[in-house]
Order: sequence, then C-alpha cells, then structure tokens
Amino acid sequence: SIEPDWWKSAVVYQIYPRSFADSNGDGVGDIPGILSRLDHVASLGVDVVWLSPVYRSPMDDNGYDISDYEDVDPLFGSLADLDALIAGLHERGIKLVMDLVVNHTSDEHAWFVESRSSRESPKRDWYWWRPAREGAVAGQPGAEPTNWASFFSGPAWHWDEATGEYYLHLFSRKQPDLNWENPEVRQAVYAMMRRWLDRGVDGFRMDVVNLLSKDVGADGSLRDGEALPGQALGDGTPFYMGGPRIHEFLHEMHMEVFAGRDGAFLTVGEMPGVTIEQARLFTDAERREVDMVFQFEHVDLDSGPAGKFDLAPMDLVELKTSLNRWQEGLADVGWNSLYWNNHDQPRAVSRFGDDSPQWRTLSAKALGTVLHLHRGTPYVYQGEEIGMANMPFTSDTELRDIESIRHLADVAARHEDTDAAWQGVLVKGRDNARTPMQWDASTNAGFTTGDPWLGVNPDHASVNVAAQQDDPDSVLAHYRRLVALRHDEPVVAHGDFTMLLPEHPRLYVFTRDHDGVELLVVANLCSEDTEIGIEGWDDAEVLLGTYQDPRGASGILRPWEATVLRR
Ligand code: ISL
Repeated sequence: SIEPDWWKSAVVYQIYPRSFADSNGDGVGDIPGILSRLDHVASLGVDVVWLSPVYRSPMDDNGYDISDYEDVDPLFGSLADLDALIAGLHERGIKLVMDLVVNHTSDEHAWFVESRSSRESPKRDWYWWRPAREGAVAGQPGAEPTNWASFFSGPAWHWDEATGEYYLHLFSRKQPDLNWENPEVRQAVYAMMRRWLDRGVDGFRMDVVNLLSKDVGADGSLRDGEALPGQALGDGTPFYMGGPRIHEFLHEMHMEVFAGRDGAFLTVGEMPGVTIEQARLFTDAERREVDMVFQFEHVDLDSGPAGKFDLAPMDLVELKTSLNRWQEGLADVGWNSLYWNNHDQPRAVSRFGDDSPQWRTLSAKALGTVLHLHRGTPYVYQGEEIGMANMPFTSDTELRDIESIRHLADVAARHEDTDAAWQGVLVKGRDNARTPMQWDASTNAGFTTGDPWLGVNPDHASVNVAAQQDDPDSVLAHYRRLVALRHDEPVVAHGDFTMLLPEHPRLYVFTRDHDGVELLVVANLCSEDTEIGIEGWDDAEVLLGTYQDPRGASGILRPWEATVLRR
C-alpha cells in the first residue's frame, strides 16, 4: 500500500513542452521530443513530471487557452504520443501530473462558441455575460460591467457585438472565464478530470485555481474594485481571489474526482495572492481540498506598487522572513510547495543568484541547496538543473509572451516610461524562462533542427546538458544529489524547520530535526566571503556542499558556499 502523503518525499520536474525538445523540426517542442529525453529526466531521480498544457489550443497564451480538454494539440503530437509518454514515465517509476486550466477556456472551445451564439443558448450561463453599464455607451471605454483590469493589461471584459453583452476574461480576451456558480460547468470539468485519471494520469497542477469563485451578489451583480495607480481600471482581485465558494468547489472536486479512487495522486493548486491562513485551509488533509498550493509571496518581493514590471530589489532578509513564515505557518497542518522559478518567472540564477560566468555554477548550486533542504515538495523547472539564465533580449520583436507584449503596448499607449517598461520585461518577462532547453553546444542547442519559436540563449555554447552530464562538479550533478538526499534522509522530507540568523543580510541558515537526527544548512548567498560562527557542528558529517572542501559552520564561508551538515 502507498503512503497517503507520498509526495512529502517527492521532487517534481516541470516540463514546458513548447521549449523542451522538438522532434519534427517545426521549431516547437513536442511530446515525441520529450520521449526522446526521458533518460535525462530519469537521471535526476525525480518522482513526478508536471507537464504544462499540451491540449488543443489556438496558442494565444501558449496552451493556457484550451479549445479541447480531451485532445492533444497537433503541434505537440497525438493522444497516442501522450499515452506513450505516460507509459514511458511509469516504466521509469515517474508519475505524470497534467496542467488543469479550468478558470477559463479558449474562446474557440465548443462550450464558449455555443455560449456566445445567442442569449438563449443553453450554455449562455457557462460563462460570465453581463450588459453594459447603465447610462454608458455599450462597447465604449468605461461601459464595461465592472472596472476590473485583466492580468494581461486592459479591461477584463470584452464587448460581444453579436449578442450585445460583455464577457469576463481575467486573462486575455481569448480566455473567457468559466462560470463555476453553474453546477453543469463543475460536473463537466470533474468528468473530464476523471477521464484523464482513467487514462493513467497521476494528478493535476491546477492553474489559478483560487480564482474560480467570483463574489457575485444574489441578483447576479459584480462590484467595482479600487482604482489602480494611474489607470482608469480597478483592482478586481478582492472579488475573485479566494472567493466565497472556493473551498466548497475544491472540496467538491476532491470528492467527485479523487475520493475512493485507487492510486497515489498529487494535486497542487496554483494560487496567486493566497495567504498562509487560506493555504492552511486549502492543504489541511482532513478538509480534502488539495495536497499543496503554489503561493506567490516570495516571488512578489521584488515588485513595486505598480505590479510585477515595477522593479524593486530582492532583499535577502525579506526573502527569509517570508519563506520562514510559510514554513512555520504550515508546520502543524498542511504542506508547502517549494519553487524558485517556473514558466512564468525569471530564471532563478539570474533573480536570486549571480549569473556572471564566475559565480553562476556556484550560485545555482547554493540556491538549489537552500530550496531543497526546506520542508515541502520541491519543484525543478526545466533548465534550472543546469543553471539556465535569463535571456539577453535586444528588441521587442524577439518577444513571444502575450503578457510582456501587451504590457509594452499598454505603457506606450498611456504615454508612460517605455524604457522602464523594457527594463521590467528584461528582468521579469516570462520569455526568460521559455527559451529552448539547452541540450548541447550546437547551433540550436540540440533543441530543434528548424527555426526555434523563441530564440536560443547564446550562452548555450557553455551552459548545456552535454557539458554537465559527466561532470561531478556541475549544477546537474548537484541537483541529482539534492533529489537523492530527499529520498535517502527522512529528516529532509519530514524534519521540523528552524530558521537561524533571520536578520543576517547575507547568510541563509537553518536546521532540520527529525527522530534524533539534526541537519544544519549554511549558505552564503552573495559573491563575497562572509564570516559565520555556529557552535557545536565541528564534528558533524558533511552530507553535501557547493565546494569540494566545505568549511563547515564556523569561520569564513566563500562566495555562494552552501553546506549541509548532519549530526
Ligand atoms: O505570470 C504572471 C505574472 O504576472 C501571473 O500573473 C500569472 O499570469 C499567474 O501566475 C497565472 O498563471 C497561470 O495562468 C495564466 C497563464 O498565462 C500562466 O502561464 C499560468 O501559469 C493564465 O492561464
């Protein structure tokens, strides 16, 4: 029998299929490409793969706009390819978690096409249709039913001329929001999820799942949010982030889809803006909602008041304070997920480390060490295991991400500072994480024989899997050791977490404690020597370090020196 919380000692690897490996030379990664690289994934020792969307999609948001939940987009392959992937992973003892994007569909999904066809359509109420604001000219700015801004700039409502109403889209206008108030919508989603589990899938990463419940009045009304700085639009998040029925919906989903089913599943809810208090409820096993959530607090620390592209420094003391609060908050109930980056975030080594040639390898290893030694389930994003860095884009014509492109256009239209916006995109834009996986030093990094859909980072000449494959000092070798450590040492998965030196501006230090075994993790997260003096660990065993001759816990830690000690 399988432990109910098997995922506590698991490590998850995220594949962004578009950018992983291209088998047919069309410049876009695909499922056969993933199959050809499964040995790399297995060599990491990971337990689970989370696959970003491969469903049918017009690709307005790279597959997060789904037009058919039950089929694979021809760009990525076929259902038979997906079956082969499930089998190939299972043969290697790896589970497959699929992306579940059900806050919204594509506007080309049959449900929306039908909903849009007339006000009398039986599926009209599957989405959020509302009349223009009273007294305003329908279709003109300001006539939207509420003042909510979309996550991708501009209003969150789109005027539909044919039926004379607006529909809600929290993301792009090609991503209309499903109406979860309607029980038919919920049952259709649960049935689809059950079919994927029947097919062999082992769980779901649930896209923006804390946005499902909108705070709607008994009369169907939605309310305006507070004005956003310098914009005519308002902040709608209080009306849909962690909305009134969200716990009810997730519990219902659990009971309808997972309860009573044989197998070991993993559910992780992506939840922008989630608080610790809410996360305790979402992940309390007794409540049967989800196993863990992706929270955003630590990746919001380097943003100013105007949002993610408003750059602010990443302060180590604040970072430690934040992550420590989550460790403490979910210590007695619930569970944390741990991540530095994913397909929406800048590269970890560029953001939290030092991606200059001198410190890149060391800082990538130090960051991995710190993250993987926390209590929670670590997620490794493709390329992180070789220390891939942000892309040195030189022109906006090189960008492909709808969020960055819309943001630059929006700033220009509002006659704001376009240089600052470009800097914001360079540092924070999602395309940084989406450049092709760097397999080798050849022209397109071994990703494709064709023209890659997004530029390959020029640093692939030195930073690639082939170069690190057999090098025991590589980032790759270090990540393999980190994954193995979680499997081999119960204290890594289950130990209590205690932060030390919380106010130190350079050192990240903590202990883990379980069944009489204690670990000390010391990390110097900067590119200079730093003095440290933690008593009592001189005779401790060194489990792992970023330098070959670790110095322990007292004396001078070299730049990006991180060591794990056991006593
Ligand atoms: O990336 C972001 C930066 O502002 C977030 O707001 C992001 O849009 C949010 O984390 C939700 O992300 C998920 O849903 C989006 C999709 O574009 C992302 O790729 C996905 O991870 C809409 O489906």
